[in-house]
Amino acid sequence: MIRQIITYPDKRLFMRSNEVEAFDEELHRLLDDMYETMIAKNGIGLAAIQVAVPLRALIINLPDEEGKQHKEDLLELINPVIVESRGTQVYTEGCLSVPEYYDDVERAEWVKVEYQDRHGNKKTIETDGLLAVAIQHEMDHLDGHLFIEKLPYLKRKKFEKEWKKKRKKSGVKI
Ligand code: QAP
Ligand code: CO
Repeated sequence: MIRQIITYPDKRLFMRSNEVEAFDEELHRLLDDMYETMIAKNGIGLAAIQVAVPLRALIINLPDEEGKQHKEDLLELINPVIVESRGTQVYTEGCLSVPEYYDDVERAEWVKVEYQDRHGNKKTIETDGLLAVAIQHEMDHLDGHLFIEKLPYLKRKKFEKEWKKKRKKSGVKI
């Protein structure tokens, strides 16, 4: 089932999500719905809070060289923790909860992450490049942070200006 994605400035996006304790059918249904929703909205990553569920769960499905997403490559991270990181990289990020805005964000180049899979089994992943960016972006959602909060002052102002212009155009508050 495709769920509704909540968008900026919804206050729920700024709240900390809770640890997953039950690796049950309800969690599996949530993860399956998140996947369906992410694909339907042309996303490559999604955190549970984006579908209004405050749990520490995220999914990532990066496209291949041809831009195709394969479900076999789907990553599901439950209760993830970054235990090591190094270097820096800059990537132009977007977010389904901040539609139609993209900007450069600096993050670690390499990360080591401990997490659980949908059955509660403990796993570790070491990765760099785009997957490291995606993991850090989605993990920020679990702590109530959006990529726009990482922008320098003037770029944040640019975002606010564009957002207000867009809101006015769409006819809110008239
Ligand atoms: C997070 O982002 C991410 O504005 C996932 O109109 C960002 O899936 C991972 C999207 C950067 C790695 C690098 C955004 C779709 C999707 C939009 C997304 C839009 C339609 C964003
Ligand atoms: Co996002």
